[in-house]
Amino acid sequence: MSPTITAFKASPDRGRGLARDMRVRWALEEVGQPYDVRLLSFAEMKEPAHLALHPFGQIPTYEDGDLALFESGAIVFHIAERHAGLLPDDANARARAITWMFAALSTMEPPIVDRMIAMLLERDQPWCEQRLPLVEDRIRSRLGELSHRLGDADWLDGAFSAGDLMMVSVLLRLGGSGLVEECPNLSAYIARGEARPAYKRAFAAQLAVFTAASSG
Ligand code: GTB
Repeated sequence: MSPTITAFKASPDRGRGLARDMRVRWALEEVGQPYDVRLLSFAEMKEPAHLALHPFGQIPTYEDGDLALFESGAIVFHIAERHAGLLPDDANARARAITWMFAALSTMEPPIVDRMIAMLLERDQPWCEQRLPLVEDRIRSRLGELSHRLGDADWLDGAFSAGDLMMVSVLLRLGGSGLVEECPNLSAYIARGEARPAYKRAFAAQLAVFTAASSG
């Protein structure tokens, strides 16, 4: 039996790969694990059947046999633990790759999410014009620090790992902001992630949901 994940039936980003099922799809593609997708409307995400899987009524979730998970970070970590290809064998290198997953989710992603919220939900607030530059400066600092650490390496710590998968996924949420372009090595880093065949397959699969919905 293949695992089943959940994703938006109608993603607000029109299939641009910004919703968090994308990172789970990418991880599954990297390890060569086929998967099924259950598409949900916003209303269905708040119904008891889905709330039993996800206490916050969100996507993505992951079901495999009697295991049900939520939180994209936990799901990607689980996939990386169960299959070869996303975490190094060496114990210390493995711990460092996991550290980069946490860094992506708990250091880089929060200000990036703050910016998305400011842009999408707080635009008409009188204080938004003052707040947005502050949020962007916080992101800029983090990007500068990350850029410094990456230097001219291809990936954050040796070979591509779940840490890079998560970091690239998070940075992609800055698309169109112009912030990443201030650090050319980070632009190249993201492009390397997007060039991976597994990324392309995952992107095509989530885009196909949008394409099918808009042509039907
Ligand atoms: N911490 C959780 C995780 O990492 O899994 C966060 C999950 C989450 O935020 N899920 C969002 C969701 O289900 C979708 S990804 N939202 C519906 C709800 O809360 O009712 C966030 C997201 C949504 C849309 C875009 N977009 O259109 O660009 C991008 C990202």
